[in-house]
Amino acid sequence: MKRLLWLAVFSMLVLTVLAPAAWAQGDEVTVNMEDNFFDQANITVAPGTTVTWVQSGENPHTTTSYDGLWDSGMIEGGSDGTFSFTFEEPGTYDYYCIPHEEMGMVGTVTVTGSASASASASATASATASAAAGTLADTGGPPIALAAALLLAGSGILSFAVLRRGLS
Ligand SMILES: [Cu+2]
Repeated sequence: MKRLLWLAVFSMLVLTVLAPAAWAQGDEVTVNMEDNFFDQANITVAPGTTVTWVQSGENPHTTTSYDGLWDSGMIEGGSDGTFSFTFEEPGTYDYYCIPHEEMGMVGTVTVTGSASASASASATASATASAAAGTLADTGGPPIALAAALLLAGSGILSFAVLRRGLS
C-alpha cells in the first residue's frame, strides 16, 4: 500500500509542476487608483489577464490607454468604482489618468510574449498525466506530454517491481 501512496504522491507532484502554467491563463490583477498615482503603476502579466482598476482615492480618476484601447471615463472619488480590461496580446501598454497625467499619474501594463503556447502544452501534459499514462500511442502530442507520461508510467512500473519483490 505504501508504494501506491508514493505513486499517488508522485502523480500529484507532476500535476503540481505542470498545472500552474495553464492556470496562469485568465489571471486577474488589481491596480489601485490612489491620489494621485496608480498602485502598482508598472505591472507585468501573462496574456489573457484581466486587469481591474479600483478607485481607492478621494479625487476623480480615469484609466485611459494612450493607444485608445480603453478609457474608463471619470470614476468619482470615494465611489469604489472599478474598470476592467483583458489583455490578450503580448506588448507594452501605456496609460494615464486624464486629470492627473501632468502629476505623473501614469502606468504601464506589460504583457509577456508567447505564454499561451507553453500554457496549452502544459495543459495537454497534465491532462495526459492524469489519464494514467495509458495512451502512449499518441505520438503526435508535444514532447512535454510524452515526457510526463513516460515519467508516470516509469514510476508505476518501478513501484510494481518493488511491490513484487516485497511479496516474494
Ligand atoms: Cu487621477
